[in-house]
Amino acid sequence: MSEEKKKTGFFGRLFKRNRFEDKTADEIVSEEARLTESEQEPPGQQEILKQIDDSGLEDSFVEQEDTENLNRLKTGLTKTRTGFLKNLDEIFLDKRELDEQVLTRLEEALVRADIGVQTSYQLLERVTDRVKRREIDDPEKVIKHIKEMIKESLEEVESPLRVGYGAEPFVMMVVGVNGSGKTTTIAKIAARHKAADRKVMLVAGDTFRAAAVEQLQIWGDRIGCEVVKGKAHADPSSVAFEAIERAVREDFELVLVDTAGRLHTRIPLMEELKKLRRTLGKKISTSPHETLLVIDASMGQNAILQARTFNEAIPVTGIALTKLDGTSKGGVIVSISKELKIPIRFVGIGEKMDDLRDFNARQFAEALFSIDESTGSD
Ligand SMILES: Nc1nc2c(ncn2[C@@H]2O[C@H](COP(=O)(O)OP(=O)(O)OP(=O)(O)O)[C@@H](O)[C@H]2O)c(=O)[nH]1
Ligand SMILES: [Mg+2]
Repeated sequence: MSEEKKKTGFFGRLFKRNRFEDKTADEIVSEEARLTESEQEPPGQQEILKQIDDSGLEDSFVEQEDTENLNRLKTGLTKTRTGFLKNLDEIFLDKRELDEQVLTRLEEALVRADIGVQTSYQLLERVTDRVKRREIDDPEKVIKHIKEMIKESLEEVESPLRVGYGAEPFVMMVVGVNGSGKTTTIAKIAARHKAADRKVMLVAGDTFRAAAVEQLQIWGDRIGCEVVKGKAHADPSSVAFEAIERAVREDFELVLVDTAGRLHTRIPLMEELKKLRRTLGKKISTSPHETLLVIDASMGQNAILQARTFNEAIPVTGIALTKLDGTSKGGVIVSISKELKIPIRFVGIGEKMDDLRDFNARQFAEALFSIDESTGSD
């Protein structure tokens, strides 16, 4: 295919113009913040308490069998999985031949699963190549091949977070646009380490909203870990500095720093985060040991733009992709793996404590392509 055709072919027409393409990085993030803001009221105390009650905090983190893990993931990915497999089914219905039309529709199905235009194109190019070389001659093999390629791509970013417990506390800074799931992800990580008897501190770095501090405090109380907070509207960096000093002094093993997803001041969010990151390194030069970006999977392709924006400002060392259970756009994880190459540490498939799972590429690909045995299809 010629370069020109690549740019203006079927998908060029379908996606005439990326609605984010002329925007600056800060605009992408603040636009997303506005969108999320209008959709979602900050949770009140009652709501947070209910979230905690529903979270399964008490009985979480029982080691699960591999098959149970897979089943949970399968359920979590239902929306993405059903949409994706239904599209594939429709393409191959009554089709024995792998002609041009089938391949075009296949590319369309991949894009619709939010795998991304560029990534879908790359995957399809490899399938087409193998069809031409007659290495693949029936639909079943096409699907198997796509699954294999997706698995390989996901494996490249599979790198579970290893929290090193050493002489100094392990510091994790958690960033992301508002509503992406930062605070609840922090709570889930904290509960996991607390269950392993570690000394965990939460730092309320979103000093701009009283509700944000309160939310973290409630989680901290329930999990049983220390919450460090400053006065209302205090400089987040000064709160973080004092927290790290205390963490060193009092032998904390893990420090999780919550941050704002949107600012109510004139300072751009990215500048505030850069400053916070520098401050975390003042007492412990290697800190933060992890900068975890939390992304809401339902953002689809905009998740990629968000990730780039954050990564340009503060090097992101890991990603937690949340809310996969509520969206059909879970295919975005493939785009993330291909385009960003940042380790995916966790995937979120629900609001319960153990719904934050270490990312496992093989299981993810398996779950994405699994068919319900009960019905024979989805
Ligand atoms: N279904 C589902 N909901 C989730 C998941 N992760 C987080 N949530 C929910 O998403 C909502 C927002 O989560 P928060 O943790 O408050 O998000 P945040 O990024 O801290 O938001 P701000 O503090 O406003 O910036 C909460 O109701 C969470 O329970 C997930 O994996 N699945
Ligand atoms: Mg929060």
